[in-house]
Amino acid sequence: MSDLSKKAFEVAKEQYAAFGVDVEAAVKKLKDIPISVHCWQGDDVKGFDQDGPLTGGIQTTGNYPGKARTPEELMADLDKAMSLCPGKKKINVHACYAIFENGEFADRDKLEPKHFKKWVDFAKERNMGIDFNPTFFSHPKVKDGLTLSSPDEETRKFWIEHGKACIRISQYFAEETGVPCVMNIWTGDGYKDIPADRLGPRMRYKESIEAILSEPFDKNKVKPCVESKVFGIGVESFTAGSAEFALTFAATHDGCLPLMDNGHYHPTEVVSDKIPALLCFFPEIALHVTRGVRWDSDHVVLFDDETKEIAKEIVRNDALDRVYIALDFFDASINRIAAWTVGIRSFEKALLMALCTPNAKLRQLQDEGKLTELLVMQEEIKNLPFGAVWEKYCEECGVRADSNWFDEITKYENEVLLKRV
Ligand code: RNT
Ligand code: ZN
Repeated sequence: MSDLSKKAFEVAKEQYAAFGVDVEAAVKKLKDIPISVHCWQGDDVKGFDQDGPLTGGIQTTGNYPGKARTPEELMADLDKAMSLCPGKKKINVHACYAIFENGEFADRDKLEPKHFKKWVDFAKERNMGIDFNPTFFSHPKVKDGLTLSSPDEETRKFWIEHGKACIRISQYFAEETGVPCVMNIWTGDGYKDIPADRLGPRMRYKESIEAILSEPFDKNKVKPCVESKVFGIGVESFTAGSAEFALTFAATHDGCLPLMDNGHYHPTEVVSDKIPALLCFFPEIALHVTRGVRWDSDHVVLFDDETKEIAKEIVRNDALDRVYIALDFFDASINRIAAWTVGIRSFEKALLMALCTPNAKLRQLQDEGKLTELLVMQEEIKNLPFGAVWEKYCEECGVRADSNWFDEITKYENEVLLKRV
């Protein structure tokens, strides 16, 4: 840290202290909060087990050069991005990222822990846990856009077997890394146009998830979640896994968590407000932090108002150990490593800012009915010198605070990414 930065931090420390905020304690605390980094930003959600297009109501757009084509490339890119980001990380892997050795292949219903051994080695070497996702898309067994809710029994059975295999793999991840594995169930099951039956698909979806969860697992090691979505590309009129469906499923199935992706709601709904609502009832919840733009999710996470608000709700409700935070976005139109880096750093910033907010003082003003003072203070604290604290945090984590990190990416792009042809 330069002398100037050191001075700036000392001044910031005093200014925050005047509001009762201990920025050194905030910096220390953030170092232990894990954020789960999704592997799928690096290759446009392609995976290694099939060659078809991305399906399931999600889409990547753009053709920026340098996408990862092999496990080695993807891991190297992930490493590069993580090396530019402060804080503790987990990695988040989809089942389609199974790694097969020498011509071997296993279909999704037959996946085994050994197909993910390289991910375990990768995580262990970096002292990280692993989160997991069955992949219910980009596969020929997706019939008429449906998987777990399909009216076709054979189709449902295949995907149930896939889900069960993923529970076993999740347990393996938890046992190998010593960190619980959050296993998220999301399908793009739905209809483009108005369905004639909304109950049938949902009943089948419910029974299929129940069948998956009948696979034995240790609840302290595997944390199954159900992620809802209001619509998807090509499934605009109906999704089986709507918000009410997923939330009620989690509420009525012991050990199952609701997962909220903040790009999956009607545009004026905010997940920040839903977090404390769910914390009243669930011991633990899970999040996909993303950025919705107009009608869809999955833009790169920014340090914007709703991202800050989400972080605030986790921090000020003392829920850092009750909320599993994962990122979920994929942009193929910009440098993918920069996309990762911007997203991870943005959420780290949001958490740090939340930790540097005089939450107790603000709550007191609210409870005393001093709502004018509350509004005034909420606005005043926006001027506190947050940048100096962020710089200190980055420095303590051994990463660059300023936009110089992008130079590293330019170098990597020239030396590595552009050579991938
Ligand atoms: C899609 C969901 C889902 C996926 C990943 C790849 O809208 O958010 O979580 O993005 O599983
Ligand atoms: Zn998601």
